[in-house]
Amino acid sequence: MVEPVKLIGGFGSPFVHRAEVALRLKGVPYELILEDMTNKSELLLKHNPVHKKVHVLLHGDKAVCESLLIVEYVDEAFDGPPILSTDPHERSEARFWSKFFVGKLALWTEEGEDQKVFVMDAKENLALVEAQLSQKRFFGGATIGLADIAGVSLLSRWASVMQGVAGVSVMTDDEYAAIHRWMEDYNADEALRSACRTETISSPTSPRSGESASPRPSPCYPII
Ligand SMILES: N[C@@H](CCC(=O)N[C@@H](CS)C(=O)NCC(=O)O)C(=O)O
Repeated sequence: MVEPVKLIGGFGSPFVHRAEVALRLKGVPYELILEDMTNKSELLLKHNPVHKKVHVLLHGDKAVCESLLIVEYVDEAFDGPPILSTDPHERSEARFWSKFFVGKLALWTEEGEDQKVFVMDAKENLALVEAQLSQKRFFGGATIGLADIAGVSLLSRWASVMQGVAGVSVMTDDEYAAIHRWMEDYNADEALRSACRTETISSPTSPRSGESASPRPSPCYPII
């Protein structure tokens, strides 16, 4: 029996983007349950009692939390093109760079002196990423892998929002040519554009008026 796959997520999250990309690369149909973050559902609190955050992947009665762990789980649990290499060193490299993005390029800072230091650090870190990508299409080579998912979800999807909110300019269109080319190649990937997704709006108690609790088909554009 095929166990249903559900993703508890929210709009605009770089973390939810990661799980959606992994499912799409593998060609796994899934139901996206949109969580109201101002009124978290019992479903979310039951399956992520530690962090109480989206997203959570439900595969049958099993729950997986934390975006990068979800990507690795999806890679191992489902057939389809590999997201991580079978080579141990290449796997460790992919994990190294995915952690680098999380630790070094999460784009948020308060105003003031700290912000100046942050911008300098971010630019240095972007230069390291630029050097990595100057000779290859994606981090792992020819196809999208773990480090690409971790990086583009932050830089392409989230950075412009955060730069706007924080009022800092870390990456303009004229800088980091390899990074821009990398993000374009990633966003143009055919597998990311096709998926079988349904959506539900999650409600802690009963469906809100005018909303149905049953999944509805979604054309899947864009990935949230
Ligand atoms: N480390 C987590 C971070 C998840 C996360 O921060 N999720 C945010 C949404 S973007 C959230 O659920 N925030 C709600 C809260 O903090 O209460 C992951 O990679 O999945």
